[in-house]
Amino acid sequence: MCGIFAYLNYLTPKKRLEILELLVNGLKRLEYRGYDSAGIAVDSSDETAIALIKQCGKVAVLEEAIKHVAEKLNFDALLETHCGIAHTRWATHGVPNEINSHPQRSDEHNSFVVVHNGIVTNYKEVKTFLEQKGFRFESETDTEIIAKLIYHFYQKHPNFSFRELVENVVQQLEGAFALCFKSKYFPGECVATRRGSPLLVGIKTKTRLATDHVPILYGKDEPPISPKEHRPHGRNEYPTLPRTGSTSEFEPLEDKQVEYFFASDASAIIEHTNRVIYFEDDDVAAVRNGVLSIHRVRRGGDDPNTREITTLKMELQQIMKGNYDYFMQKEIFEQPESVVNTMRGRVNFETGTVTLGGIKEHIPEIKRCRRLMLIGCGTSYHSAIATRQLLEELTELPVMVELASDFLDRTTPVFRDDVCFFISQSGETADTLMALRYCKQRGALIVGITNTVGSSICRESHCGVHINAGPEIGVASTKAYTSQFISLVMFALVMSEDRLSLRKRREKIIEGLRNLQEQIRIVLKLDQKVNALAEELYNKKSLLIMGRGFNFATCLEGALKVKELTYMHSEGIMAGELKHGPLALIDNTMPVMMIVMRDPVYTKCMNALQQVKSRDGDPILICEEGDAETIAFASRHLEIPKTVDCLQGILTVIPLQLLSFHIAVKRNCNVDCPRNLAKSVTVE
Ligand code: UD2
Ligand code: GLU
Ligand code: MG
Repeated sequence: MCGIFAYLNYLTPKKRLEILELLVNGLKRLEYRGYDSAGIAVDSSDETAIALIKQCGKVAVLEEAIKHVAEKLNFDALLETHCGIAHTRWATHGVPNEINSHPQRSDEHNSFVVVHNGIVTNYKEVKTFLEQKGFRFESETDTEIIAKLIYHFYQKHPNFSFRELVENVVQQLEGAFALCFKSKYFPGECVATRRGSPLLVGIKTKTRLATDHVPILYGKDEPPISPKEHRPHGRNEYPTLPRTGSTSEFEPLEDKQVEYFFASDASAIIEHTNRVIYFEDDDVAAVRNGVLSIHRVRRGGDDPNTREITTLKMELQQIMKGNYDYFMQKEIFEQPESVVNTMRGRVNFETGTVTLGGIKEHIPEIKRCRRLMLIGCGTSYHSAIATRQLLEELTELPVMVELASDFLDRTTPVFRDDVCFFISQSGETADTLMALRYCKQRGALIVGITNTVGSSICRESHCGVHINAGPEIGVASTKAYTSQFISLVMFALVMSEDRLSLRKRREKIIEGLRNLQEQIRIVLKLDQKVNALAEELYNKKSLLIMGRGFNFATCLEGALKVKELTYMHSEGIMAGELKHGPLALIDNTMPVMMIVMRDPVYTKCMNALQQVKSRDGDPILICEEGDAETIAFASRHLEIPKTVDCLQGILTVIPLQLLSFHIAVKRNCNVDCPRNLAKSVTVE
């Protein structure tokens, strides 16, 4: 989920030190993506091996570590052709530490090394297979199986090219990945591929390339240079191989000097070259003898013959944020992918089953508990409110939802047969952590719901679920909320697995989860419409957001987003409470939004709507797609696709995330770093 950077110089002599600096620099450019450890692989000076340098923590720490191997590595050696790979890791499998950092390796001689972004979901099966073949694993990562599997194939097919080996490996992988490989058996070569995670290559030549396209080779097609002549005899010995003369041949340039930069995004490349190719899923890109070719195992009906080299015109700042101006905006738009990552390897849509590896063993104990307690702060607290009703329904247990600070103030009674959930994006939230320790002391089972592997909450909990939303950089949480929401829904599903009476309900929810990605995409298309509403609202003093039932949490979370981003007053109001006070606020000047979905509380929501209207209120509605009858009651509305009632809150919160974002921009607020707030609140 984080950063890959690889650099290959062909017939372009560089000092080893220069190469290391270039790699470290590439990683620095990717730092904004968020990560917890970093590592690098280059050829070592003894000519037969690969040197690995890995560190937990910042790239600067890695840079220091590199300085310390100066003697061993012979920094001044001139390398005419060389491939180096580098990585920043956001741990999903195994805590952030040196061994788990990438590059991961095939064996203690570093025969094959690989960097990986993403999650391999079937790694356990592959690992078992490889263990039977005698491989011994050293890390806790899913990635290590990739390095070992390619070595296994190499031993089985010593005549395969590097690219063929990688093709064989990726056919065995399930999940999401971008990968870059390096091998001591294929010096000066690099193979890269992706499925689901981003990857591109920058190409730098002295003179302009002869072509704007790189041919795509399908099936057993061979690259322009005969693969039979691969494997140079000695190191640094790169015989000029005969050309095949095929018309699809890619000419790097006249004198053949070329440099390639593989990276997760263009921010790491733009300072070197603006000529890039964005890889598509299942492209396998190989550089051999300085020639880049792209392979695909199968050819589909309208697959193209070539991949275009595009010219980047963007500024660095712009590239880092992709097509977005702010990280928060990027993260809102990442939600179609992040929700899938949360479910990856956990929800099996074919069999309709859900497995949460992190709490599986504790389920019998949890089922015997007296009550569930969900504890968090801010947005994490809202994710608990959002899922409470479903948890009550599917577990039939009492569910308490608590703000960590208040819970401690009250010295709430907690017992050995309680199960306490602690929800925190960073896993470091001080109030939540204190509440965790309080409950642990009293003998309750402690379950963490965190986005950060190796965080304090993760370590101090008995078990838990990593939400795998990927790093969140904007201070105001968006994608972490929807992923926390889904994690708790998955937990409810696991708890009700053997309940026959709930089968239909569970099937509906799983079907809903399957469609979420597509439906989030549809909601995100409301962006311009939401922007227009922001134009109307941005200079107002206050915004009330009303709803009830499954959508009440959306009101609270929406109001929190508005507050923290725009410094405007906003309140999430339980529509059932209107008569008990908030109705007094309503007149024709008070901005109001109301969520009215066709769920069990529809009639009650309509009553609230009537009450607001009869006080001259003119609410903006968030309602169901095509619900003309409801829409008729309002002058402005946003239509949201319908899903199962208990998942609807995931879709209704997104327009409010967008709204708070657009209002913040219009009010000239610092979107990614609101005043007085910090990403991870590690003080009480
Ligand atoms: C886990 C493992 C993975 C692999 C996979 C097999 C990690 C980070 N993930 O992914 O290595 O074994 O299962 O299918 O190593 N945990 C806490 N507190 C928290 C969150 C998690 O204690 O707040 C524990 C959890 O009980 C488990 C481990 O951390 O022991 C990993 O949790 P996960 O949610 O990543 O589990 P899973 O199955 O998705
Ligand atoms: N799943 C891999 C790991 O935990 C890769 C994580 C990443 O994308 O940085 O090591
Ligand atoms: Mg733990």
